[in-house]
Amino acid sequence: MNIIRKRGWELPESEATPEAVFFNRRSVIAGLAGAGALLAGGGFSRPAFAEEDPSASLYPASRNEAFTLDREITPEKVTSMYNNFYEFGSHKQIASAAQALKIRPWEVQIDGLCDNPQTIGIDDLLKKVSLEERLYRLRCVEAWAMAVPWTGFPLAELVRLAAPKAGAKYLRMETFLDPDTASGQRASWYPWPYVEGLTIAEATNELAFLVTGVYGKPLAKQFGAPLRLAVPWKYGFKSIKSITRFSFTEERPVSFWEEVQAAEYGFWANVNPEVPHPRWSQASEQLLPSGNRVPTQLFNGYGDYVADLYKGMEGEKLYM
Ligand SMILES: Nc1nc2c(c(=O)[nH]1)N[C@H]1C(S)=C(S)[C@@H](COP(=O)(O)O)O[C@H]1N2
Ligand SMILES: [Mo]
Repeated sequence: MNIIRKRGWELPESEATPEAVFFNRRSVIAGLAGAGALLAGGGFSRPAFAEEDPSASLYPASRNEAFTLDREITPEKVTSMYNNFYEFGSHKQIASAAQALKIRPWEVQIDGLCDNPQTIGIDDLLKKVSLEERLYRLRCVEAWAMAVPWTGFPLAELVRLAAPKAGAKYLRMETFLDPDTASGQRASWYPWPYVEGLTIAEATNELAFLVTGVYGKPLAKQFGAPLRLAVPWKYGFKSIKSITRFSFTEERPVSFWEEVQAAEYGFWANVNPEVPHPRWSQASEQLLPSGNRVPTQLFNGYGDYVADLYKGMEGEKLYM
């Protein structure tokens, strides 16, 4: 048995049980069965949820074939029951707890250095964009990986709607704050709400994707409904969930994990097999749910899209 250590400030993210235990097939399956039982016991069922979602008619969206994979899509029953969403607990079986999240009404605030600051409801935002499906790899800094069929729209579209001013250098993103709903937010040693940030060049890169759905349906809550980011060339923690606020800033935002442990989780967090995490190697990753090990790829295999963003920045800690 593994012992989950409670001192989250000491071992952020990887406080997760040891990899060896996660990827023992039997324990992954046992964990999934456990999550399934919780879901059934909690009276939650996916079809009921899908019917309730006012955006359900927008799915499935057509697939953008430009984004292909070198691996199988990870089954929904795996990705929907193995999540990092610390707002609902510092372990992977948060799917049941996350059903407490209220995703309507859901207002998104856009502010800071832009010409069109606004507060917009998620369904009004959805009317201004067109959705597409993209198959993306997802690589967690903890060295496990999945492949997920996200539905959403380019983050560049939201940036365009906001019309950033010339002085805007970064896009800061923030998750909801509601400790009554999200018991993890009562853990006062974490700097809630969850915050992430990108440069404007990163945010407007073609790959940066705002996700509203997955597996051809509206996003289930544990994935970060109703609006989360997917930046697949970076470690998973950059892909902030359940976003309520976008701010254009001149100063570089300090992200959640950077604030918790700057020596281990930096701003850039680009995937690189050659730069180990201070406590483990990043040379390979384990695919869920098989646990098969495959080599990690620079920029998680997306160098053709993003390598140019980092030209001339060799002095920066780009890979942590
Ligand atoms: N708000 C918020 N966003 C978050 C996290 C979180 O704890 N809270 N975890 C991150 C991490 S570490 C990963 S690996 C991915 C996991 O996404 P998934 O559960 O959809 O696979 O979400 C990221 N986004
Ligand atoms: Mo992660």
